[in-house]
Amino acid sequence: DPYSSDPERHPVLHVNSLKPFNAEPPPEILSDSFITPSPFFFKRNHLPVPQVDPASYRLQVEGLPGGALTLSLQDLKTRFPKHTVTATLQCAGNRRSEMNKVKQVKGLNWGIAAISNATWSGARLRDVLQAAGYRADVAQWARHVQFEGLDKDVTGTTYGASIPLNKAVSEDGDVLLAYEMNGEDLPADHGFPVRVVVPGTVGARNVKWLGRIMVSAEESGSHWQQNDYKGFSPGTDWDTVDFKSAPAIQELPVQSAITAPADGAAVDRSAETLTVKGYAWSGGGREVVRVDVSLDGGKTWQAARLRGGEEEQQHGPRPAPPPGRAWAWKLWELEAPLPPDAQRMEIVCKAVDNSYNMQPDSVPPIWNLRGVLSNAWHRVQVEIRE
Ligand code: MTE
Ligand code: MO
Repeated sequence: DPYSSDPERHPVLHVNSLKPFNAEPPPEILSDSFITPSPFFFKRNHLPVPQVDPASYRLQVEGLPGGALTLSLQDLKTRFPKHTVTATLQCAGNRRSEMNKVKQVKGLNWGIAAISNATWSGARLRDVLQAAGYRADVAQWARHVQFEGLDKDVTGTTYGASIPLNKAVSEDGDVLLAYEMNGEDLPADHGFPVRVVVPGTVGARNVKWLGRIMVSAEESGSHWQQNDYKGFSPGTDWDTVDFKSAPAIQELPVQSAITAPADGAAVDRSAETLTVKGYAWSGGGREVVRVDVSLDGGKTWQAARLRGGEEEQQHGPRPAPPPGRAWAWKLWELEAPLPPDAQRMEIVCKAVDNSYNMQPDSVPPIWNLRGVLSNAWHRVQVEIRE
């Protein structure tokens, strides 16, 4: 069993698939803290977790005029400044189950919690590429930076993905070769000893157990870059789909969801007020500037209170992110009186980012056969008990 050496996991996780291991936390846990504790951080593995010996670990950096560069873990930690970024990761399949309710899609049936937020530390990819010989003229022929994981399938094929070169080398891109998550060594499930963290970019490009980096004129040739993680029209089916016709997902669209109360929950009339909680995030470093909440299925709306994580800061408020570098989610809250004469409520949320992108109001217009990019207004039904 290639999965026999997989690590232990927290029992509270909702398991989507055991081998490979895919799991998400209960949604209420997500809104408990700005930083998701690592044991609760969603886990998305396509393959068995590789066991990597940190002492013999080597990272290969290829494709630059300087020739190949080989770095040990110690090299990464000592030869490059340590940079820390708080960034949200979201799987392209987050909220896929809502697409499944409209019409069957192919993929893991994720709820609303295939998203989490952590603090990552490591070397900047930009610094490592420069040490490997990157210069501005490389951009005349190179367009992409490819990553290969050390996890393999039975045929020896490794997980792989790529990102645009400009994101990789940009000073404002904050792309990390991370060796720490939430102040500790990366856990096995999250890519020990080194993973790429590409803030603002879909989870799939944040390659774990990183073995090789290649600067290239081409995107990664891997299945996950070429024939997966792409969006299509609601009218495209498995007979007509042409994966070459669509770009690989990189930045993700604006997203939000209600983590509490849970869908189908009952609240007592005696409570008088109800606290609605959730998360909101947008890709590409766009900052969420507003979350609208409705308690009547979308007829009337109020703006929620946005929390940028200041409660968790020990030393004064967390500074506002620089423009275009809002990598972390915002948790939000709304306290509202229960409607006096309703027996049930439909709570709805929708977020707005600083480009005034908004979420679509329903699933059918964005339904796609792989069930990715599921970001319609999130709705939960709540019963009011007298
Ligand atoms: N990297 C490797 N090597 N193997 C993988 O299966 N899964 C990707 C990405 N990086 C994956 C990987 C996907 S699809 C997602 S959503 C994120 O890792 C999930 O990261 P997490 O498990 O740390 O939450
Ligand atoms: Mo993913």
